[in-house]
Amino acid sequence: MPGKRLQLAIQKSGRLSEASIKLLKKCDIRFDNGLGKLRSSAFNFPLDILFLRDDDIPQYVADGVADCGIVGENVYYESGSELEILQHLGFGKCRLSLAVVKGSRYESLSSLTGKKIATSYPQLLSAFLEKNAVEAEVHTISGSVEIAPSIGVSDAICDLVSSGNTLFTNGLEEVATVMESEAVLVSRRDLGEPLKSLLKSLEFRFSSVNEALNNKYILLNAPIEKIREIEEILPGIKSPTILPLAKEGWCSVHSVIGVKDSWETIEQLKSAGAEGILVIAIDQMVR
Ligand code: PRT
Ligand code: ZN
Repeated sequence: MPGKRLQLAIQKSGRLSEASIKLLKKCDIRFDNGLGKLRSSAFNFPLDILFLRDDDIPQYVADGVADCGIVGENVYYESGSELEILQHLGFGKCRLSLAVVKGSRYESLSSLTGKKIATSYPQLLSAFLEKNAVEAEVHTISGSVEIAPSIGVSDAICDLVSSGNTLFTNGLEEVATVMESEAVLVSRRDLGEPLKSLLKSLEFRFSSVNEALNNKYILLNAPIEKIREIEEILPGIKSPTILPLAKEGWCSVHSVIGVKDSWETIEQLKSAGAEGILVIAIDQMVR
């Protein structure tokens, strides 16, 4: 059906909002995300963006109000909605963890038997306790879970942790991980055309941008007799590009390196005789 637009739900205001908007902008999708907007239409891609509370996103996608969404895995799995996870997006990383009052007796998960655990994730916690055959009381609260033990509401908590500062400042100690989480792109399974193709294009853009973020473009000069050694350090996508330099006996090598260990790679290249090394950010990368 010509003119049909894909509806993407993202968090309106919170920890995933900025990174979701940044990802769309890096994909060259232009839209107005002015304050207070509930929906925005992209100018240069058949996409409408719906700004919602993160907890509502799985249900809205399941109900067909949106076709796809960006949400934390924690929220998606807690919702119990039957959607498809299309892509892990590499931001919003955290873990859902169990924590007890520092210094309290804890040896293993079975130490939680008969205890009261406060959480905003009752489904995920209950499933975890059941899987580990621990009988504990799950007490659902919607916010400020970390203060529950100090005000006598619970013995332990199950909440999201990233740096661990919140647990530390509330005198709590992390004892077990229930799940690791990051932002994911989810969609309904039954999308028809042309929405399916539009979603494929969006996915392609997301993965090209994420791939680019994980890699850098590298250029260097090297004496010809060192090229074999340098090639081994720089596998590139297929193989490095090697071009002769005007200076006799030298060439220029172009390739792609992973961000994760780029400094180690640069040091190895330098020791192998490389000079004039330039490392440049990549906007999009398609393998
Ligand atoms: O208003 P709305 O309902 O949309 O937002 P919200 O307040 O429910 O969610 P928000 O914006 O806090 O988080 C959105 C998503 O970000 C979560 O569902 C996770 O997928 C992801 N995320 C990543 C986190 C954290 N890191 C995180 N640290 N969500 C929450 N926290 C909180 C945590 O609950 C605890 O209070 O941060 C505190 C712990 O952080 P540290 O760094 O002190 O350990
Ligand atoms: Zn929420």
